[in-house]
Parts: sequence; C-alpha cells; structure tokens
Amino acid sequence: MQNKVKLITGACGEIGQALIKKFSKEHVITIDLNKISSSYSNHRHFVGSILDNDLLDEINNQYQIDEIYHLAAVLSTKAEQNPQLAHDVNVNGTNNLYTLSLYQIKKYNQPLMFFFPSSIAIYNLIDNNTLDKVHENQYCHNPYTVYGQSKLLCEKNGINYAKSINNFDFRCIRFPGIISSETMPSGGTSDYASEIIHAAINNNEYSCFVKDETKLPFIVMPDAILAIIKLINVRKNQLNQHIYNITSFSPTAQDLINKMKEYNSNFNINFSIDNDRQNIVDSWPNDIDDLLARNDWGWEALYNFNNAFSNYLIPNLYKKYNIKRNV
Ligand code: AKB
Repeated sequence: MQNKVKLITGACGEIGQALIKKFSKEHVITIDLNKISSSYSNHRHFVGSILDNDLLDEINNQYQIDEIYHLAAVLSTKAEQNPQLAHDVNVNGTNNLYTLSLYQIKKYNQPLMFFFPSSIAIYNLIDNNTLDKVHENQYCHNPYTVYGQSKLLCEKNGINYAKSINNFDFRCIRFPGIISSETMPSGGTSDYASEIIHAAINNNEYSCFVKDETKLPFIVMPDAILAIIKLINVRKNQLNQHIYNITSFSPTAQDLINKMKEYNSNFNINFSIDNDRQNIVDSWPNDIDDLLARNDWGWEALYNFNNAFSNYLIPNLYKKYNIKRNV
C-alpha cells in the first residue's frame, strides 16, 4: 500500500504555492489548470480541472487521500464578471471534491480532513457600515458577490457533510485579504493592497481602483499558512465549530500607501475608482473578530502592520526584485 497523500487543488494560486513549500517533505498530489513551476520529489502534479470527473476518478483510484486542501476558486472580481464560470468552479467544483472525499471515506474507512478556505466575502455590510469587529455569525445571510455566495454555500454543504458522515472532518478559515512578498494575486478585489506594495517597491506608478479611505482586514502569507497548519493539527474535539475568522491588521488603502512611502518617497499614486470593485469592498467588513480561533486553537498572527513590512514584506521584496538599496 502506498503512503497516504495530501491533495491540494488550485495549487498554482498564491496559497497553493506557499502550502506546497510548507509540505515539501510530505507526500502531496496537486491539481491545477496550469503547469506547476516548482516540484518536490514527493509531489505529483495533475494539470486539469476540478470539473473533470475522469481526472478525479483517476485520483480516487490511484491514491489514498487523508487530507484535502481545496484552494481552487474564482475570486471576487473575476466571479462578478463571469458568474457562470464562478458557479461552476466554486460550487460544482467544490461538490466534486466533497464527492471524492466521500468515496475515499467509504473505500478506506478512515478519517479525511477537508480544509476549505472561505473569505470575508461571505459577509455583507453594504447597508450596515459598522466599525465593530464582525463575528462569525453576523451579517452573513446574503453575501453581495457571487464569490461570497458560493463560499457561503460551500461552507454550509461542508458542515452538513461533517454532521452526517462520521469520518468527514471539515475545517474552514474565513480569510481576510492576504498579502504575499512572493506572488501577486489576480481576480480578487483585495488585490489593490498587494498591487500598491509591489508597485511602490519597483517604483512603478500605480492607479488605485478603490478610495483612499477603504479599510479591509489583511494578513501576510506566512500567517495564512501558519493558521492553516495550526487549525489542521488541532485535535477535533478541541474545535467547537467548523468555521473560524482570522485576521491581523486593518489598514486603509492610504495607510498602505503611507507605509510604502516610508520605503519609496517618490512612489507615485493616483486614484481611478472602479465603482463595481468599490461596492464589493464596501460590502466587506473593516475588521473581523477572531476570538473563537484564538480560544479554540491558539490562533495568533506573528505579524502586525508594522513588522509585516519591516520583517517580512520589504526584505523579501528587495530580494525578489533584486533591489540593492532603498528605492
Ligand atoms: C478577493 O479579493 O476576492 C479575495 C478574498 C478577500 O477572498 N482576496
């Protein structure tokens, strides 16, 4: 019998690439529409779609899977532009992964941990602008975007399977915007944060598509990965629920710009507001409450707003772009 494997979908996305690195010594198989650039000896990559049932059957027949990290998704801006694609990938694709999990549980009669990244997009505060930190059960009845609706539906389906199928261990984090020094996001709406940072470090002019006062919760990628690893390693009986908020800092777009001006005083920025994207971020909370994650599995971000820049983003960006001195 071969070793059990972890399956990562959406492996070429930002979280996927970081997670593969983290699991470099473990037996991992991955799926993505794209070829993967880095590969480890214990890692087999399938180029294909989570909508391709033949591919999922092949994987089901060849492997025993004990953990699934289902990261493949169409993000908020792209989903609004292409709702049918978003529904197919985000809802039908996730259902296919649930079905694969159930086959595996039946075949091997072993627990299967299913990690699902949800998002602050499941909240809708478009008519309720509050400065309070939003709790897991608030404002989540009618997400503003197709993306938020699909994430919420998949959360509910995951919880229902976990309630009815003993070995199905469903764990989910609602992520804020994630900022990485390694990769650039695409298709999302919180992308402006990474775009500001990468543009400033390269001394490129940037046209910001949201207003300067726009405020969203964010974390940096090492904390996103830390959270996933912490959540999946905690004993199931320690978890009081399936879904957890996590966050670190909540800057405005102007705070991000000011911070980058500390590193590049010549950074040139203008605003060209995209009303559709502005409405999306206006529907999301300014801040979220992650007390449940702190209490149940000891969540705590390593990075705050200041040291995220001084200790993680800036040194790594200088390295990545081969910048020898402060720009
Ligand atoms: C997006 O902007 O769509 C994502 C998210 C907040 O889930 N980054």
